[in-house]
Amino acid sequence: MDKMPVFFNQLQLEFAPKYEWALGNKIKHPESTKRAESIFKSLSKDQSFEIIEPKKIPLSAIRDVHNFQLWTLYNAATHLPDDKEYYPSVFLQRSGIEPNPANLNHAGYYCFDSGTPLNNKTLSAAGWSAACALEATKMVASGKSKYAYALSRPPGHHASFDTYGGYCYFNNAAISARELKKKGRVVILDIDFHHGNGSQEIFYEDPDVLVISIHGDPRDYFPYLIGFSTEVGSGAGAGFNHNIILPTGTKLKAYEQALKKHVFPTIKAFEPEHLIVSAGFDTYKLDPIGKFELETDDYQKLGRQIFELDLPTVILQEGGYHTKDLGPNVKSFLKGFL
Ligand code: OKP
Ligand code: ZN
Repeated sequence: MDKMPVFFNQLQLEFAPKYEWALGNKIKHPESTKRAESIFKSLSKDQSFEIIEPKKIPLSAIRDVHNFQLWTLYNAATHLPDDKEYYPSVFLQRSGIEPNPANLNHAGYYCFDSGTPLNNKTLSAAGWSAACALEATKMVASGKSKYAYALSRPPGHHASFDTYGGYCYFNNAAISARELKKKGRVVILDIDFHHGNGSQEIFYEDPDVLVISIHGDPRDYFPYLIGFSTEVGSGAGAGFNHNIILPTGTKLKAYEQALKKHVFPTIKAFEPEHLIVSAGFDTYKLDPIGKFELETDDYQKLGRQIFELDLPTVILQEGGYHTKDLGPNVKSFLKGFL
């Protein structure tokens, strides 16, 4: 193919979370606007990419995946004053009392991680992030382009039906998969360093969406209590969820082995119509959060191998926190498809 479409809206940059509580320390928020700026810079100065602004996402596409109470909660945060960041600090989720999503004091009912603040720009940025995913999906589903990339930021793979966390508010991969499901079987391949718990949960009983996540050991890394290899799906979806745990320090060779031995045969046997890649780059050797050791050139090799599956593919941005090298890493990966 000649040019890869890239979906992005500058309004995604208006959301700038300030802090995160990480293991008792207040740190600068890793999911900064610099991430998207780094990617935008790398892709916009290269002729192989065409940057397109997405159309606004219809609320029905969010409702197809999420309890609408999540939207209501984010909407309540649009009334916060500028500069105010809301962090839930009460998480009583099992009281049996119905929460009121228009009341920010109840945010803890929906939130599973204190690193994911709400402010008056959260809804807009998360909505545009999802819009990028949906427009990239439509471009691939229509056959106009075999591949498309959504510069989705904030990311999505940790957000579930009615919970948010891990810097994620709407599950972009799930929104994409719901759209592609209209045309047949779909695979979500999650190569972020962290387990894609939201994507797993949303399709756990769904035999038409195969979810495969390759990640660091959840006993040691976020989201800690989910993402084990024993989680294989349930009901009609039994057998259609795969968690592949790789050790701390994993390099290209071992990563490729996992793809070749487990991931690609599983995908081929499923005979999907479409592929979604939840592409996180916190597997990078200098990433401040992820603890694998992939290098910039490795991403092109991985991209090429995924390209060789010969499936119409939607590539969605997830994590990646080494802001300077994130753009080059994303570009390297996408070059594997060109
Ligand atoms: C998001 B993604 C405690 C620290 C938790 C969250 C890491 C989220 C990673 N608040 N850190 O998968 O790249
Ligand atoms: Zn991650």
